[in-house]
Amino acid sequence: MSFTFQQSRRPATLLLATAVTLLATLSVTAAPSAAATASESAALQRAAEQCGPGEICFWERNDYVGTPWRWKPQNGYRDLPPYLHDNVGSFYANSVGCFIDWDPRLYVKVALGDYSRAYKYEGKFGSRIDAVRKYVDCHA
Ligand SMILES: [Ca+2]
Repeated sequence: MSFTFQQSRRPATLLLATAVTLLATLSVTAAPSAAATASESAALQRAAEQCGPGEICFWERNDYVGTPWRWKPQNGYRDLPPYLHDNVGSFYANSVGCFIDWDPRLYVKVALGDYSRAYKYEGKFGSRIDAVRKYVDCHA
């Protein structure tokens, strides 16, 4: 009787131990992405605090660090200042707009709320951008 009891207990104990191990593994795996999300939301909050209503803001550095260069649709066409040519580390858009690379020519439409905290990373458009203009003029 006692033997039968032990036999039926053992699998349950093993199952519990397996479940605890699995949970521990899951929480360790989840930790880095939770930290990345907190870091990203802190960076986005920094961008939102620096970029006014109706503006698109450009930073030379990633993660919206430093003082942004600002553009509004009423500014019309603008060449980016020399330090930002092919060199936008991050941007945040409180307006629609159009990013332009002149050579080879490419127009990129920007929607309200678009952003990138690492806009040059892996050949993204921050490594090509030369100018900005109105969304409605986003064509050759
Ligand atoms: Ca370019």
